[in-house]
Amino acid sequence: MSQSAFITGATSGIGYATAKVLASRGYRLGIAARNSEKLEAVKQELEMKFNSEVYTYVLDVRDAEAIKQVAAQAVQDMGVPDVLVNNAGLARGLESYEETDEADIIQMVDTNIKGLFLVTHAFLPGMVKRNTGHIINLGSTAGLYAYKGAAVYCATKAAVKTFSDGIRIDTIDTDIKVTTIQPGIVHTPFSEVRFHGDKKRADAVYEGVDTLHPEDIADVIAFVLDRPLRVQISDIVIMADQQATGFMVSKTP
Ligand code: NDP
Ligand code: 8X3
Repeated sequence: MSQSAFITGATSGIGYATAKVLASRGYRLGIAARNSEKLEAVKQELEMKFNSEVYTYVLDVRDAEAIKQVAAQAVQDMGVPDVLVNNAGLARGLESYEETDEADIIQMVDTNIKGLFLVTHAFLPGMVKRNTGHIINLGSTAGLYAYKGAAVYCATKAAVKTFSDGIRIDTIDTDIKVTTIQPGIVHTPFSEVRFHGDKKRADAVYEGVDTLHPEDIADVIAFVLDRPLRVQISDIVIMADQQATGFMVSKTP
């Protein structure tokens, strides 16, 4: 039977690109996000273009009970996934910490940390029981290099990296692999979400930068998954050519 993958945040940006690449490689997919219409549109596209088997799950990863229900349903629909891509995540705001909105802090922590931890908690026991599985966690260069106005976002991404290392240790006696992907600047709706829908401000982030494309990250994920069993890629840092660290971007190439 073909390989299966469960991807959170598969309706936009990196998650969407990853869904397309994996569908093109014959994976059966479980795709999750909050917006049901977008999920259905992605499902239809993947079915039409790649004749894929796709299951959709409306899920807010901040909801612990919903995660349990969706994971149980996904296992019923497609079996324990061979691959879990913990991609759903976001930044909110770019203010100094003392000025950061409390709701934004909570949303980042609940989505990027709690959600990712609990989605993993829901699927990992099945993987351990089967002695196989690959967990791909979306960290960020922001988790390696903090930058101004992003203390919380950067800390959530540092947590993702440390969490990945921790579960890699916990599953060392199994064939389970854990990979953290840490991209730099990727042009997606990420900045529009960060700036609460302010498109002009979001566009300015990418102006004059030959950014990464979501497909660049999806290709790396496919590469990581294609390695033979003996190879475990723990971390990948991938930046735009114009980047030196997380937020150090040259706009005069
Ligand atoms: P997008 O905003 O394009 O996509 C985010 C996806 O996550 C959407 O599908 C969104 O769907 C989903 N999502 C957001 N919140 C939730 C939630 N609470 N529950 C379930 N799904 C949710 O962002 P990117 O593709 O850019 O980002 C994807 C990941 O990559 C994030 O973890 C981000 O931190 C990370 N990253 C991004 C970089 C970049 O420069 N863009 C660089 C480094 C890392 P919906 O709103 O319908 O729920
Ligand atoms: C998203 C990339 O540099 O905007 O993680 O934080 S950055």
